[in-house]
Amino acid sequence: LFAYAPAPESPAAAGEIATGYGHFIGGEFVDSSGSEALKTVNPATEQVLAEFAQGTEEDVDRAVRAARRAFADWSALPGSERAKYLFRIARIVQERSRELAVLESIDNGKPIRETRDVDLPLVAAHFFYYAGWADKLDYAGYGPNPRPLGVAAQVIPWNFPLLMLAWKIAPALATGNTVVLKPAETTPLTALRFAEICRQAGLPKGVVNIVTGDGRTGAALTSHPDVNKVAFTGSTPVGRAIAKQLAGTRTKLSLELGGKAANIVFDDAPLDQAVEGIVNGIFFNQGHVCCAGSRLLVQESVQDELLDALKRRMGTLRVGDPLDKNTDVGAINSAAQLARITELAEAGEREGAERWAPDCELPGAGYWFRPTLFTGVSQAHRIAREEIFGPVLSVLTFRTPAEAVEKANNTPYGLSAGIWTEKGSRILWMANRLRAGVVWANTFNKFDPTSPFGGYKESGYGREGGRHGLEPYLNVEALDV
Ligand code: TXE
Repeated sequence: LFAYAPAPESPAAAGEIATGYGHFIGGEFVDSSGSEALKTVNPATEQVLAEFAQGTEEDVDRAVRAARRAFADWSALPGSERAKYLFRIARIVQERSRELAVLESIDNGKPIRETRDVDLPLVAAHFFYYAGWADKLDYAGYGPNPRPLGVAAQVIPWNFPLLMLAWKIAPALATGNTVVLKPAETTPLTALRFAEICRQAGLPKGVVNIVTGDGRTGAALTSHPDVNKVAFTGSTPVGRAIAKQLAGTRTKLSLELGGKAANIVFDDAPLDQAVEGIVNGIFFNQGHVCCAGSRLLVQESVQDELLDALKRRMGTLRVGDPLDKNTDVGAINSAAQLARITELAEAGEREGAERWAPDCELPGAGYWFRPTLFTGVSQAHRIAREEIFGPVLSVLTFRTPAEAVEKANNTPYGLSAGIWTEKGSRILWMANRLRAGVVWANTFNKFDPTSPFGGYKESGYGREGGRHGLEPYLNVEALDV
């Protein structure tokens, strides 16, 4: 069932999807030890794209052993040699970016304009960036020597499947670790295509292993006794469960969990720009973004003007076929996620907030949700407190900067925040008081591989990106003579 079809070198196979996938272990595509298969569907059509293996404990163990075997040689390579592989992977991602963008869009539902212009360039940029770090970690003489941890278990979500893979794999490899990664069960296809890229780049066998499956496979991986490091991006409850599981072990853990970011607009802000930032903040990637600006905090004096402009702009958003280059908002990733968004939006209405959405026709099949605005939201409402992870914006108001800070921080999360104002001093004043790992000023959802990303409070701990993104994968040894 899981015979692996396309060979990476074959141009005919470039755009094809195999009907059944196994895992990628020790440099080979292999069958699962079990017989359970999962299906991944195109969320814009509900058509089945492919079947893939539900990884068993035995599969996970096999992958961890392959990663362990590969670790000795990989970690002993000079950084400059490891860098060559990462540069090669980055180049191949660029060369195959069209194919990867299409695959990502049909498996995830996100607009091709975003996969093409945001996801894929950032994936390549992460590999280029961390390739550049690999040899900077080598010391010619004595000194505090950074050492890799060993085998890294990495579990990623479905909202940026290939980009989350890059965030996880690039720093792990640059620092000399080997990897077993599990993609999300609704979006396994680009990770499996990435396995081909590892082969194409000649990456030594076992340095990267991909095991597919749902949360059961994830739990088998994160609790495997022979992994040295767990990196998880996903929901807060699962993150908490993993932290509990690992308490009392020596496994290092980094968690990137949910968010409920405030996008704060002051009355002196250029409102047209702010509207673009609000729209990008919450409707980019259908709002399936952990740092999405899902709470709009607007200064009372400009509320009416801003909301009028925002509604006009929302009326121009094109919702529909992810493969249409003009689409702004694509499909919701899964039926389960659509149900979660729907339930929270209904709770918003029940609790007394006012719901508004532009009139737009939605395709018949597939999972869709209109870009939606809630006004009259109070801080106690569920839509102001819980992560919706969909195209739903909750509007609250404030009068003073101090009130804006207090409301922005009134959340269990602390991943990101946005400030819109012409006053530089106010940006600094606010940034110092906002409990958020990333603060954007007069911009939003700006990602860069050089910049550390991660949260406070329920949003997790550890940073990804930049120099700080190396730390979760390193120990430091001192040598005195
Ligand atoms: O997440 P899960 P779901 C939030 C968002 C969303 C909600 C639910 O609010 O609505 O979570 O999404 C794997 N041990 N975020 O259910 O279950 C799972 O297979 C180890 C925010 O999809 O956390 C998948 O690969 N792994 C977030 C990954 O965890 C387990 C992104 C994420 O799935 C596991 C995603 C277990 N026990 C959702 N159970 C963000 N921070 O961006 C599941 N998994």
